[in-house]
Amino acid sequence: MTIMAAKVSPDDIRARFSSAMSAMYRDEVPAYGTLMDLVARVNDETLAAQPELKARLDATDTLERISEERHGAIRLGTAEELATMRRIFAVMGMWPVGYYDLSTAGVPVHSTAFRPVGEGALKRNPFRVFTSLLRLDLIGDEGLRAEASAILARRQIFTPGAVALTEKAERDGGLSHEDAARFVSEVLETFRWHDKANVELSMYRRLHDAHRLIADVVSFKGPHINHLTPRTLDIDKVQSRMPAFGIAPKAVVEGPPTRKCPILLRQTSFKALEEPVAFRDGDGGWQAGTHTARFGEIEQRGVALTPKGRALYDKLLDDTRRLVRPAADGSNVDAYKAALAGVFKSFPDDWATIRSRRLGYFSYSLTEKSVNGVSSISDPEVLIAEGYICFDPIVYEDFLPVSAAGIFQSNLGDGAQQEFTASPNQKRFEVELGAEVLNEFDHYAGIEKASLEACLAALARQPAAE
Ligand code: OOG
Ligand code: NI
Repeated sequence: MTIMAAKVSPDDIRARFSSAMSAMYRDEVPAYGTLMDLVARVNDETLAAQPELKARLDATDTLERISEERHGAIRLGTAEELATMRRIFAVMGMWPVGYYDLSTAGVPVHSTAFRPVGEGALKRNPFRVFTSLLRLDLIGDEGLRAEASAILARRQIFTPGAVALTEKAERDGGLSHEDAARFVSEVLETFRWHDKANVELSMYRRLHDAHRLIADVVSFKGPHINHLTPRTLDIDKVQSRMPAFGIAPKAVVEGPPTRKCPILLRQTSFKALEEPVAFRDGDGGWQAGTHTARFGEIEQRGVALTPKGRALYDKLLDDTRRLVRPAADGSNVDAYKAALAGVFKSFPDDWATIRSRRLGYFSYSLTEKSVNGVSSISDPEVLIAEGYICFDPIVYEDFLPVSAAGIFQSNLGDGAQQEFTASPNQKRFEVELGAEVLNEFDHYAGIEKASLEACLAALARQPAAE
């Protein structure tokens, strides 16, 4: 066999990238390192207290990587930046999944999540990047809009090396070990914090007054990673222990309440820090100021919901918020939690009902009982009821717009609530991205269907039982 220049798998490049990003961010934001320590400690405690959970995770997950980052987020300024970012993420096996319109929630962006797709890739390294594109079209002040576009048009957020290596990977169908290492360090530069702004303080203030998020995107040389998010096995515990570790949590945990059968995604963060930034002073010098953008977050995931389950979730969340709107200062946390728990009582909390009412997606597998085959292949429901086929929840790997908006809001400063007219524009986003986003519901439905068909096919091949 001839030895070709071996290519590194995209999954390995992503794993290296996420670990390099983690090291950089811990170094840049020490409070994030503290959060990571707290998460690791609570995960250890949870595993020690629940041996059956430990055994299950050991069988299905990589236990030693349980406390590692699951996602991060960036905010881009132009369509060109988004299109190039897509090509860079593709080299790492990350594909755009889902479209999120955040204008409805008062944030002038629309977004997708670049993530690994498929069980093997997710298991190897689940890191994803929630990627938002600024929508200057939602800003009323035309003059400011034009100035912001001109500033964005002048910046180059990618190093020449990152672009060249992306082109090389596209041409050659991957990267060698040496190139992959260079690629990771070149791409990391795009995510780095810059404590010197691109603009004068007066311009920063005008952008900031239009919307804090616009200032965050337009004022800087690049789209600094604004948070990373490890996985926790007990989000309520981490939330309650943050203050003792010297970090201030946002007021409430976003998403569904604490449940026996977790659904979708729960997340919370510590509030963004006010950091020193030097602004241009117009005379070639610098002027001191600050900017608040970077934070740390944690997440806990549950079953992916079908459109029907999601509609129920959305309705119940809506009903809750009509009862109690969580205040940013945390003054009504208990009332909000009680309302959330009460309203969500109408969402079934056992797997069998969640499945039989088609609220969630499940993956099917054969049980021990099926090794001798079945006497006749009948309705899958009968095979399940008779114990030949079992089902496990499929984990939700995506995001939630209302939760994302809550995370944005609490990190843009609590007075930043602003109204925009809802104007989802997935078509335009996809044109700017240069690709279509994968529909997450179709994706989960496909996994479910394939798993059931594989069971039925395997049973059909087996000799019939007596
Ligand atoms: C992204 C917020 C969304 C999440 O976990 O829902 C997000 C941002 O603040 O840029 O990361
Ligand atoms: Ni996040």
